[in-house]
Amino acid sequence: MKKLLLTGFVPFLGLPINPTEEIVKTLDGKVIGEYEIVSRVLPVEFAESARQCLAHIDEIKPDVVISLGLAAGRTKVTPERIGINCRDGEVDNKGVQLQDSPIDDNGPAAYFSTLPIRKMVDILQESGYPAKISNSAGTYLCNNVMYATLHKIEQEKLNIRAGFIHIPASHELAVQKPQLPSWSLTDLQVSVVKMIESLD
Ligand code: PCA
Repeated sequence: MKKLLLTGFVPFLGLPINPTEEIVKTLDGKVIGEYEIVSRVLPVEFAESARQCLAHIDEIKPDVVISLGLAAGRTKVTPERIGINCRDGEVDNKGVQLQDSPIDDNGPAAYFSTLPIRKMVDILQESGYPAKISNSAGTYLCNNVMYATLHKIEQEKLNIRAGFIHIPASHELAVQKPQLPSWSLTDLQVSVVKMIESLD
């Protein structure tokens, strides 16, 4: 059986919950298509998130890595096209704030996702779930994990497909932050399952 490392994040920036944490915990140990799901929850910390994700790859030796992050304010499920070599923006959960900071001083400017992002978007839309390819994962922890994962795979010539998918807020989050567009947790989870099913 092939293995799929599925990562989510803990809550951040004062938000009370992160639906990605709940989704990855629910799917942990399940078999979807040809893949056994192995889930891990990452901290929202510049010093730790990528380091832990790379350690999980070494431990689990997955065939595919899908990392999920919350993009509060987005209305659609958005597989990311690209991770860039930059950290910038809001403070992390440890109070660290970075500006214009490369993830790897010697790394390339960017990596493209190696997930079938067009197929994923098409399958979701055909099933009635709003989805769109995103051309920016931002410069916060999600981009950091995406870039670091693809950089490791490239440097170590690993036979692993990997990428990042941002999802909208859940209704449970919107109850507490009413300005946020939101989906039911069930729909978010089903959309993640459908994207996993789209893998060969
Ligand atoms: N979303 C943030 C970090 C953690 C998360 O779920 C991001 O988009 O960078």
